[in-house]
Amino acid sequence: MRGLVHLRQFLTPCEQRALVALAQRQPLAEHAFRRRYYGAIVPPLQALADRALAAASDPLLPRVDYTHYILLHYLPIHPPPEFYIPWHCDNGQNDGDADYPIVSFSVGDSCTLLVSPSKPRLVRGSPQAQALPYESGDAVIWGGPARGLWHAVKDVLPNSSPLPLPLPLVGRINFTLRCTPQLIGHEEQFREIPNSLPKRNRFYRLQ
Ligand SMILES: O=C(O)CCC(=O)C(=O)O
Repeated sequence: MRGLVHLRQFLTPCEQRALVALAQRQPLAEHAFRRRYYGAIVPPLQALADRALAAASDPLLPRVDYTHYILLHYLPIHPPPEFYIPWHCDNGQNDGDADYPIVSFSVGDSCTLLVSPSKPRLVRGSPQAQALPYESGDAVIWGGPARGLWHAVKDVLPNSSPLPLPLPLVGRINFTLRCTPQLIGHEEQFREIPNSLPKRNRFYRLQ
């Protein structure tokens, strides 16, 4: 898919540990098996994004001055939910402006990131989508024509992390970087997922 890049084993173990330490310092909002934080960008994340975009080396994915990041913590549960994040695209107010690329870093347990250029259709019960095995240290970038990528997180595999994540972060953490200059100073408002999302920004079940 044009504008979608998966960089495997992009982060060194030392960088992964630094992301865990950053996550440990944030007050994550509780949301069942998925916890969330929305905050102003910090220089180490911008530096990692600069490196990832340079490594992607794709004119569709230019360097961006990010303003914010979303941190998600997934706790694998048993029995596993159908999705750890249901199908959606990043088109909400805090999801980033224009078609600037979203840069995503994952640390901890492996998962499957399902992606589709448009809202996937179910064929014999399965979504027509590409499955990316998303592992600790990987980066995924989507921008330009893939900026409206539909995606969902499935199958966070318990105890698959190559490095032990400390309590309460056991499981998987994911950082996505966003460019939303108009929200600088309004981070508190976006700390939690609103109970009702506008139609264009809902999580979807496929039919
Ligand atoms: O955890 C992930 O890899 C995906 C996160 C996500 O879908 C999002 O932040 O919009």
